[in-house]
Amino acid sequence: MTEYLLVALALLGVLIIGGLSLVVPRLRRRPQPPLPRTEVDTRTEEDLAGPPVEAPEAELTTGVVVEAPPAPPVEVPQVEVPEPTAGRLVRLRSRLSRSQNVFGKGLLGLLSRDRLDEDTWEEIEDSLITADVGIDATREIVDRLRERTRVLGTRTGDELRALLAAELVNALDPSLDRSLRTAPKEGVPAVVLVVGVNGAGKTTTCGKIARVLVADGRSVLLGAADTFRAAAADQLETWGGRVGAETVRGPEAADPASVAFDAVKRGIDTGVDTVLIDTAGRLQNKVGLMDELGKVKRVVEKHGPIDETLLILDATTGQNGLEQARVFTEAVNVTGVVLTKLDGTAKGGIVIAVQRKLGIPVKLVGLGEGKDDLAPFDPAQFVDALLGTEPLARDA
Ligand SMILES: Nc1nc2c(ncn2[C@@H]2O[C@H](COP(=O)(O)OP(=O)(O)OP(=O)(O)O)[C@@H](O)[C@H]2O)c(=O)[nH]1
Ligand SMILES: [Mg+2]
Repeated sequence: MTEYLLVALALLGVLIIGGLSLVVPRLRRRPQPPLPRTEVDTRTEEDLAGPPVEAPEAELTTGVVVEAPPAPPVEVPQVEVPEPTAGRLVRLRSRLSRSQNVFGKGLLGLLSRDRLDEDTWEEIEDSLITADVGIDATREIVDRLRERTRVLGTRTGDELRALLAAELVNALDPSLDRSLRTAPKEGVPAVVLVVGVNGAGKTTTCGKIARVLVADGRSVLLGAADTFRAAAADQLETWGGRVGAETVRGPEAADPASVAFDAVKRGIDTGVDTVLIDTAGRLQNKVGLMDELGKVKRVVEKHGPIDETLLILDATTGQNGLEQARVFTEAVNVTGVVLTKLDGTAKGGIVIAVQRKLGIPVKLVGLGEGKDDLAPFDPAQFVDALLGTEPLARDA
């Protein structure tokens, strides 16, 4: 009996030991709950956080490739085809509406009075001076008009209108050469330097000229020598990008002369037709600005002479702008004036004053903020637009 009992006990012992051996390892494998932190806890943050989670490489790459949304289609920049320049001044003539009120309605109204007495001539003079024609030019125009109406005995509205138009065209000196020198010579690109006070419209005009040139089948490179503001180079690059023109720019606050030099070098290397260089125009330190422009000119001319230096003038600044303009003509050899914002002023007569005071032809006029709102300047067409007369009727 005791034997049976012993055997039974032995079996029971074996069973208990076997069972334990199965259960204990499982218990051991259970994750340990983190120990509460105590003041004597010596574990580091890393211990507490556990081992760093490392995503398996294969999974990461395949995950991205498989699950990422399809890549957006590569955008091919759309190169725009700008408007042709021929006839732009005629198309944009309505933009001169404010000036048209002074010249067309005002002056022509005065001239069509029954009696052209002293008072009327004085009013005519005042209108021209108000339109920023300038005192000297106004005197000359009015004196000649008075003389011709007296000699010719002109009285009809049409005749007086024709006489006034002829005098205004004459005051704009139609014999001046207004062509832009933008054609390459013997495979070397033409270099055009653009200068003017800040806000005059330099960058915009560079962009508009680039469009004109591209429309004429030329290749263009832009040089962002306005390193004063980073945004200036971005602005220029945007204009260039639209017509597929490369922009050379330097780091912010780089030496403008070295950027201009690099731009011309790049233009020579890539064989473009024209390099347009935009410059800074801040006026806080006039002497500094003029020194800087003088340096840009000298450094660029190591590659060869600059073909065209355009002074950008804001028509709405009137006679004040003329004083600033003179400073530029002393620093660089200005070969042409671009009068911008003529759409925003009643003082269209500033064109006459600018040419007279500076002795430099107005070559282009800006007539709006639109991409193609820049027109070659033509005295006869301009006067027709000012007076509200039909160019075709006059030419006929
Ligand atoms: N209405 C009108 N606005 C113009 C014309 N030309 C330029 N502008 C505007 O004038 C403002 C200044 O033009 P920008 O080209 O930036 O002038 P900027 O001379 O380069 O100025 P800075 O780089 O600051 O020296 C912009 O808002 C242009 O859109 C124009 O012919 N008519
Ligand atoms: Mg600018």
